[in-house]
Amino acid sequence: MAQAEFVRSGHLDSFARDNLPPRESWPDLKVTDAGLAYPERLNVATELLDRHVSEGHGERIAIISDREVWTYAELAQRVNRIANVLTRDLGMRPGNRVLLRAANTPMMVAAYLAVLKAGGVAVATMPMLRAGELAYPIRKAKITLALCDHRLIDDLRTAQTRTPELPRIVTWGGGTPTDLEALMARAGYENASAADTARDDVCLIGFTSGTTGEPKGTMHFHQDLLAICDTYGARVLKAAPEDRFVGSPPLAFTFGLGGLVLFPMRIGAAMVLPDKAAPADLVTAIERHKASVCFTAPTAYRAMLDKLDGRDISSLRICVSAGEALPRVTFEAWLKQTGLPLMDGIGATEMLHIFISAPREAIRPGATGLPVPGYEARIVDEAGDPLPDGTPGRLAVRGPTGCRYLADPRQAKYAQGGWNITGDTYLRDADGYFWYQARSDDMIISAGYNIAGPEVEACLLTHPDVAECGVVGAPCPDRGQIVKAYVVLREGIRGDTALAKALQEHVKAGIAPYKYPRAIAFVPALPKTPTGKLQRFALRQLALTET
Ligand code: 3UK
Repeated sequence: MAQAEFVRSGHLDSFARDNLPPRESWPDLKVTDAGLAYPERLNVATELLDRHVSEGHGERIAIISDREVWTYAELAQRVNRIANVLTRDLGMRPGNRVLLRAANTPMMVAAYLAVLKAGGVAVATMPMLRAGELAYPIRKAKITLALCDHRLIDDLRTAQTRTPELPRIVTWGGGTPTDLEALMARAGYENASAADTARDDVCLIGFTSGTTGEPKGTMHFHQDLLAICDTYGARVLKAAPEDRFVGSPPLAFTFGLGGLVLFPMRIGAAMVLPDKAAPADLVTAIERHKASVCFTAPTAYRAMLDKLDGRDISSLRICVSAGEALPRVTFEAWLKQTGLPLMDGIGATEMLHIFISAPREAIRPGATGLPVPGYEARIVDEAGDPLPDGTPGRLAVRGPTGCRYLADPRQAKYAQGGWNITGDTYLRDADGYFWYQARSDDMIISAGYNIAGPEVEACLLTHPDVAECGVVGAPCPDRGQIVKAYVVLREGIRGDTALAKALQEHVKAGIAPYKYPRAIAFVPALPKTPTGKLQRFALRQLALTET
């Protein structure tokens, strides 16, 4: 489809634009169709941060951590100082990629916004990543500069020795004379004007945590960061300036960036950034800081349920679940114990954020929801033709954001005929709701039956002894594959053949008997990606070696 030409870039380093896929392999971008209009010159940091200060709201709280509270004005001050360090001391030019490495801390947010304000391209990395995993984005995105929390420097230094570009690293928090804070303190650094970027200049590259193959770098524009706020944020989430956002996903994962930074800042609300964000810590943070909007994964909500006894989380009013399918039993249990419906939503790094979800008043338990207003979604067959309602098929979506991989032939797989093909099998019901089945590659085919692992998992989770589980196909000479379940039991429960048998009977009684797991293995933990997703691929490998 014909796209408007690029707006004149504000980048001096043209790497990002030069390495976008050719226009004809982009998905359609429906910005005006989504009811959005952004000026040609646009810097997202001005919109998210400086606008609040210039409109007289500088005293509003922006960030609450376990030790500090920063207002919008205080955050803007730090962002200006870091932006000056970037451009004046470190020679950063608009368009340069800057690696960011830290947990979800106030300084991480300030550094991120400073890169955007200075016209750089932020490449945030998960704190969990080790040297070997850091080297790839450094090379692929040609990164020459890094800002890093001093506590996470070791792996980055090791990565530095392995990459020819040898990025310059500046740390913060270490209290040394060369620390970022020391540079920030220079006289005359309080003010910084935003780089004159175009709305379609790339401002972030988000690397997917690929379970197979190399990570893919997804490129997003300044306007994309606003587009997710003005569609999902404004039309589905509908939070208020008084809200306090909390959650677990790292800011290097776009789920976390949107949920913890972009959505609150778009409306002048506050983000709560606790030191730790495991399920028990989240409960503590909600109670202590009166958080009202929570972004985390379904497994975390399930784990939080065990930690709620005697706790006051009455400040909570909106709970978003994404990253993995939300099992119905988790939805029901959370509703029963807290009175709040979990808002499921499917998002993807390629799409930046959530594109199917339902507003609170229209939630259907078990369904992911409706296309976010501004996005279109449909179910298509292998040829890309739409399938009738009720038929499972490939999920296709398009809207104001979409997939543009950094120099990657896999672009042709994700973007087909103008649509983004997410790799998920879904069905749409007669009312237009979308129901998740499985990752398309994860469908188990056993004796000619198509079985969706997540459906078997959802059923196993309704058994009181099951804490977590993962269901995959294991090779079988007679049936092609059999359904195999890896089960983590609740504390104090012992896995034996009697319990395995009981779980099998439980599944046969809950869903069509042919879907029951013929093999069950009890394991202490399940393999997860850095973004907290079950690694079905690793379980399949395990199943290969075990049979
Ligand atoms: C799966 C879901 C069922 C699905 C993400 C919110 O997860 C995010 O991005 P990723 O690139 O993974 C994308 C894939 O994850 N998935 C996500 N949410 C759901 N499956 N129900 C859900 N609610 O396979 C999708 O294709 O890691 C989520 C916001 C931003 C994100 N990047």
